[in-house]
Amino acid sequence: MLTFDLLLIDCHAATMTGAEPYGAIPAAAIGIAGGRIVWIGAAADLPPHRAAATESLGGRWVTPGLIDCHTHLVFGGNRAAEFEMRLKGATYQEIAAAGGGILSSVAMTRGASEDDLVAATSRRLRALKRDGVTTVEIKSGYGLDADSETKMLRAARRAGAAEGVGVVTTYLGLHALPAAYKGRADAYVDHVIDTILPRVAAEGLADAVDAYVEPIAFSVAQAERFFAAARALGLKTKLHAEQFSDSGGARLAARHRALSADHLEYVGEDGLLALAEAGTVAVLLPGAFLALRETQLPPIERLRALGIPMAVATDCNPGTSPVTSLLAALNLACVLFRLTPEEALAGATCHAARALGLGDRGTLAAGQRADLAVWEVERPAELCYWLGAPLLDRSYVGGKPLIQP
Ligand code: DI6
Ligand code: FE
Repeated sequence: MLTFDLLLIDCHAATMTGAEPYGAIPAAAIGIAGGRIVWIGAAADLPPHRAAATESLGGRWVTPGLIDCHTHLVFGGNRAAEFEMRLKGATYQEIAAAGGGILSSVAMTRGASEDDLVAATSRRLRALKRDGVTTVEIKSGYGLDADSETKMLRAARRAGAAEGVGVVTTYLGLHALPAAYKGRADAYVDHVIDTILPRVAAEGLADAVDAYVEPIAFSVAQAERFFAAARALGLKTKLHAEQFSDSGGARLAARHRALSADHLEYVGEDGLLALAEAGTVAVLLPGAFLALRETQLPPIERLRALGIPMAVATDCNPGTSPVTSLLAALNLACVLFRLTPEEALAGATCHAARALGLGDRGTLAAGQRADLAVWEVERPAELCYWLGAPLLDRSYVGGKPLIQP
């Protein structure tokens, strides 16, 4: 006899695992105990059981709780003034070279208290929660000194705890060169490796590290040194790679068996082959593509042909992707990148979990954490079809209600 804390009935499940499209189980039931899914299948096959509580989901669809696997949710202020400059013709790279861009967010983030950052991040987390998000990756990278980077990472964890969502933190150590190190990038990399990274690791504030490899940011050689130091401390790696140019980032990510390589608009064939061989997830960020009016598409056909898992994320950040809706990112991934709705949904569930190294979520299966989103849709493709519709009915984290109907 199975015992459930909660039994969900009268629903259809998009499990995102198995051979059927979306891993669909029509007329499903889901039994939850101890915060995990302990039984899922066709309701007609439900074995003898006792349930402390039963909820009818009114024929709605259930998916895994969505996972936003690439965000910069913690930042002070915003960059609407640069948005206006770009609309008048200035490029992102020109603004960055003139000392704006990331460095203007650094100034505003350094000037914000930890409590201010928690409040601003919580507000953005609430927006993501309304899209069925139950786990979010949050990067630092707008502090660029030990106190400010650790402040950001603590704020990320506190906001996640306050909002009841799973938060995975990433120390984005090589994001931009602080003004005080102008012309001395290698000295900054030394400072990151010798001082900031050991402190982040000692305080247990990060699950992974990230770097921004581009001509306007850091080189492959600099990121290579940072990754080696981070891995020696037991941290996983992720990389902003080939967003504006084919700089060798994908091959670097593959050499370090990185969890993910993100952006990839300009990745070349050698980079693609390296990612495939390493099993690194390609994280697609169509919000940044849209906001920058980029025209070079990531090589979706090649990613597909090589079987490289594709995740989709908001990249929510104040400069290049002011996007606080993961469902909007799924729509953009379909409309701009021509992902199928099933690929896009996999990109915010099973492949997003893999991009974070999380084996306990991202699918609906016995043994998985009971992170679920319940949707007011007739078919799963609607999750990608609408743009801005309030589709979420309710959600659960670890079997407990997160958003209530
Ligand atoms: N992620 C980043 O970190 C950079 N671009 C991106 O997609 C820069 C973000 C920023 O301009 O603040
Ligand atoms: Fe980013």
